[in-house]
Amino acid sequence: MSKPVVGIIMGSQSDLRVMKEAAEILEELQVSYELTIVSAHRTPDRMVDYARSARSKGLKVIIAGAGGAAHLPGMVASMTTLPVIGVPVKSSNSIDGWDSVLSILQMPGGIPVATVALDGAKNAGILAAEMIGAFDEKTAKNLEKYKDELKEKVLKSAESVEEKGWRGSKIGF
Ligand code: RP5
Repeated sequence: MSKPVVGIIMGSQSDLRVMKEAAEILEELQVSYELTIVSAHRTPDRMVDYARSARSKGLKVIIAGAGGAAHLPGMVASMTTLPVIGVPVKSSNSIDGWDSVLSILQMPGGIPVATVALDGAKNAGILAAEMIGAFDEKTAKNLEKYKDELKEKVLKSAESVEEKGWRGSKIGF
């Protein structure tokens, strides 16, 4: 794959079970990415280095996932002019996920983090691709195809439910 344009980072290896969904959809949409672990609390210097060098090494968007006292996305956003998409992770140290959501969502004025749903790494990947696709025709085309396929799936399941009734149709979307 070509030089990464999306950087996926997460606070811990335990976030990977969720964050891999961002990587999977970026692969499907043929958007180049890099993925690593950067902890705001356990490796603060690494976080500063990552955020400060992200633009100069060619990244266009950062996806940052963390759970509990989830400071990584906001801190990274404070040190770069790249857009940062935050993924609140329902981690083992999280109280129901609300702490993760609110720590990422409720940023002070001036430092936005585009926050997706709890464990919403797939949507973070799609949103990153859409940002890339705003300037890149090939990515926009891949997104168009992806959305057409989603539409087809819904129409097929609607047809199946209408034809066979809810008992007979396969539930799977
Ligand atoms: C956060 O604490 C990480 O992003 C992770 O979601 C959570 C738990 O980390 P581990 O204790 O599993 O390493 O900083």
